[in-house]
Amino acid sequence: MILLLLGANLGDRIRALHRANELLADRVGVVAQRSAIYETAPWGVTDQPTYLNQVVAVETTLPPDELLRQTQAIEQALGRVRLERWGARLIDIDMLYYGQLIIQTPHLTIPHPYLHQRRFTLVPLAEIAPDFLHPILQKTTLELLTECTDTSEVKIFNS
Ligand code: PH2
Ligand code: MG
Ligand code: MG
Repeated sequence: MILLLLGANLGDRIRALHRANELLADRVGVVAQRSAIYETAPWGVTDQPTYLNQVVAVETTLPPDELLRQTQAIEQALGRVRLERWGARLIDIDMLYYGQLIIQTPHLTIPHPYLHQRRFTLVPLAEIAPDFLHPILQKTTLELLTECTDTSEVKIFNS
């Protein structure tokens, strides 16, 4: 199971998530599962607009480095410009898990190094992959969520 986190906190956030889903289907593979869209308090750099976040499961034959290239191309197609770390963005597509693979290179770290520290990731992830096992921490999403000390607000977004 390959799990991605989508995020947007600038511009038409809903449209950015919808377009990201369409482009993933075009360029990556079947989007097999989608969580609800959540409105989430900004984490890390807190002085920025509220995010919309969604977790999706994709089925793809692309290897991790090629998947990264495609997700970065989709970010660019949707107008992403890279500014500060953890700063505001039109669209962000992060790889959370690529099955049980563990990858640590300068360009790509899988599992995503902060996923277990972030309610905005764990809550939507728990919706579609509650029992998925973190290959390093050896805990399920539900276990990670129970142990997570992040208290930032995460609520279902009703557009
Ligand atoms: N992404 C970040 C930094 N902070 N906060 C929320 N709520 N959602 C995000 O997707 C997010 C963030 C860096 O990518
Ligand atoms: Mg991110
Ligand atoms: Mg990113």
